[in-house]
Amino acid sequence: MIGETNDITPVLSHLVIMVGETNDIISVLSHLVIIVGEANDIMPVLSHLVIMVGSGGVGKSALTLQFMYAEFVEDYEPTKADSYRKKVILDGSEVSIDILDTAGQEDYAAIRDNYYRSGEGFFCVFSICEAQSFKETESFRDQILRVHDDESIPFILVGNKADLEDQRETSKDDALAKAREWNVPYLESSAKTKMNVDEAYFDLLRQISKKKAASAQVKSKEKKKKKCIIL
Ligand SMILES: Nc1nc2c(ncn2[C@@H]2O[C@H](COP(=O)(O)OP(=O)(O)OP(=O)(O)O)[C@@H](O)[C@H]2O)c(=O)[nH]1
Ligand SMILES: [Mg+2]
Repeated sequence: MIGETNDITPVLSHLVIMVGETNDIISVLSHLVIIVGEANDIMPVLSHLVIMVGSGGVGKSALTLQFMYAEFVEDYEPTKADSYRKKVILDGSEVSIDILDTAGQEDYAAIRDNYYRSGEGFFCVFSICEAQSFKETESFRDQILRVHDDESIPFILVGNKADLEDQRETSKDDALAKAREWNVPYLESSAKTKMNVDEAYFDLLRQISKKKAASAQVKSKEKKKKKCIIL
């Protein structure tokens, strides 16, 4: 009966009776998980926070807007910081993606570190038509690792503006070599044609999701260990 109702009130009142009847807090808690899982209204949606990083003008905002709204913005308006939220289906489950689109221009660099702290995954963009922007990916990665001190932090290297092949300044091999050195995936994208835009975001979401699952497992093992010590 509880599983069929979307109304939280009777679920909670039933729980109070459970505590009185069994005195077994573990069984009550496991019951609560099942009940919450069945009541669609209160099922929490996992949220992953992605930060866009890279030099000014490489296409961070254009990629974000293409992913969010499936449109390409031709005009260049330097970003200070913009945030977006979208619900997507990731491998059969609904997750929410929060995207923080940061400023590539130096004028705003001072506020960058603060944003990095909250990031769960980093979408690092350079333009394949601007060698300098590829070089600068090094300092973005350094900054991120300084803040997070974790080389396995979810991260993707993206060579954008792949539609401008005739203006290419960074070879695919050089970019791949860098990605291998960092042990991260590399994709070439075009915010203009939408090539590899969704693929890049989904790759990063998968990395974040895996990382969270792994750390949840570690935490639950630690909890079990602690329980054994108490016993
Ligand atoms: N041809 C082409 N142009 C692109 C692509 N991505 C972005 N642009 C253009 O490049 C310019 C800069 O793009 P933005 O997305 O604003 O760059 P940004 O990285 O957000 O720049 P900042 O906000 O200053 O850090 C704009 O005029 C875009 O239209 C792409 O894949 N192909
Ligand atoms: Mg921008």
